[in-house]
Amino acid sequence: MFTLLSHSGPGRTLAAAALLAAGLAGAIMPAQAEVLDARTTPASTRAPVISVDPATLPDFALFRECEACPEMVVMPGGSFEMGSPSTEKGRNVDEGPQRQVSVSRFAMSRFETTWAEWEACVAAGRCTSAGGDAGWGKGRRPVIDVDWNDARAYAGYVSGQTQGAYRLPSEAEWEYAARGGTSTRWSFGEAEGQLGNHAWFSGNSSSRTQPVGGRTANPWGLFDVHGNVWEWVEDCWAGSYLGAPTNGKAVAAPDCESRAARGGSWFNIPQGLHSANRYWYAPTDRGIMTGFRLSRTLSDLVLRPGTSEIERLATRAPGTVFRDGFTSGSGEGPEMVVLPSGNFMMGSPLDETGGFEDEGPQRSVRIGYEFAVGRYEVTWSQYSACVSAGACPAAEDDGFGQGSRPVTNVSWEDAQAYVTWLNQKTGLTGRSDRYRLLTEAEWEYAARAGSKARWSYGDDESRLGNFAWFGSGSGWRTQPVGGKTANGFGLHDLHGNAWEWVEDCYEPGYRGQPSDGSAFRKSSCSSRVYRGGAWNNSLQYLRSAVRNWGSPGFRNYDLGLRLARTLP
Ligand SMILES: [Ca+2]
Ligand SMILES: [Ca+2]
Repeated sequence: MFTLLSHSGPGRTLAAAALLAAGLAGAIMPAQAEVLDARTTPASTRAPVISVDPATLPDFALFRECEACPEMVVMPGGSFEMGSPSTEKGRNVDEGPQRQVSVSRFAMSRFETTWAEWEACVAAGRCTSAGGDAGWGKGRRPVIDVDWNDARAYAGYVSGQTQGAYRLPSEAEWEYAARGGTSTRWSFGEAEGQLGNHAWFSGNSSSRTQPVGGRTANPWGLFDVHGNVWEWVEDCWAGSYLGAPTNGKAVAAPDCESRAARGGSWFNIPQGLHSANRYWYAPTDRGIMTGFRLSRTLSDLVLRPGTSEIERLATRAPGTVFRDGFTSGSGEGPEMVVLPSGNFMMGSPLDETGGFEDEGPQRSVRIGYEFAVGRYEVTWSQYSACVSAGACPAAEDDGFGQGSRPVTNVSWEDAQAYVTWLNQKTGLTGRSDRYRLLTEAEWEYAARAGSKARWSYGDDESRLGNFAWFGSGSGWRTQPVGGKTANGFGLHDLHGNAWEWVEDCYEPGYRGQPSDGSAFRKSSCSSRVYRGGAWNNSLQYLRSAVRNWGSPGFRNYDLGLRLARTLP
């Protein structure tokens, strides 16, 4: 369940929160939104201006977030072979080595950015280029005579209009979207004779740009990916894919001297328009063959604390997944999921099967704020970076293996050391919205995800193995995080795998403890709480209400941690 809301009005936030409360976010379309499928909608039909969360739209949905905003098409997440095989006709050497690339779900402009769209940005004072139209006319022709910096300025303008994360596509996103699931020379196949039906190129363009959308769309509803104008992408140019990212991200390089452009133009012969073809210009180059289109991030915000415009756009919308970048520019924190505020009954009722006395008295707790929770337990890879930096004590893995398994054999004090280090790396030290451990109330709220049953999904013991590593099903060891089904909040492994330290001091009952989500503290605390059960437990110990405790220095082979982060 991924949700990326804009901040444009409380009504939108409330609508999505209500959906989430009903367990429907991400599963249905709000009734008031008209949804067009880009693959079947003629170019002459304008997408509706939507008033709902774009992240809840289905794949290939067509949306527009303001009157002057570009029409966007939701691209499914997936993977593809980027580049061309050495056998492809007309191939250039810079189209290889061909490799598998994964691309997260995102949205792509249906058309190249038009003059009309560009001029709205100029009128708003956000775009300053005095680029000319070569006497061909403006309106729905693609904007030309814009350099790479101009294109990015336009993306910033649209982001500001919508509070959405608009940007240039990465080169991988561009080719993935342009191919639209095909691996042929063009997105319509191999037949060069058909190119004129799908693209403006030297053979049919009358030696100029043509209004966007005048030819047939590609399989995913995008127009003019082949031809009309070259399209700037985010990447720094490299003449080979050796070492290029395989996660759909752009190639970044300091002091980048050339930026990539894709798709060919009105000027090019057919070979220049094939899906894998690439070109490059200096970022300050302008020309009558070059324009751009935009991407929009839907679910994967990367926050750069205190530094970037994107942080301002960060959202409190429940379901949003984000990662904080390290201030060094290299590395990022664990994936975090925004949880909604809400009330819940903490603890177990007296008649719960397998319940323990310290899980009561059951009481109503109000979490009156949104906050972010680690999507997974903190892993060995993540913790080891802290160890390498000399900021965390080394831990033993008991021969279970490390990598994406949850770190174990860390004490409550070690967990605090990790939190301190992560706050330093992300620039959050001393801020009220820094990382921390969950409070015990937050942990149970996160684990239940709205459920009153013994486990987050219900009371059926036979289904627990779908959601949790425990007992013999675990192979008697920790397992890589995220291998089991997430709970209703999109969080994994709260039940089982490793126990998770929380902030609170342990008392054998909830009498006199806070009911506002804050931690129970004592001036001198000899036992801290940990929650959720582990790989070596029977199912009784994986219940949402179960509590366990140990001294702050206690380490064990089934005990790790999960993070929380207060929101700005
Ligand atoms: Ca194009
Ligand atoms: Ca766990």
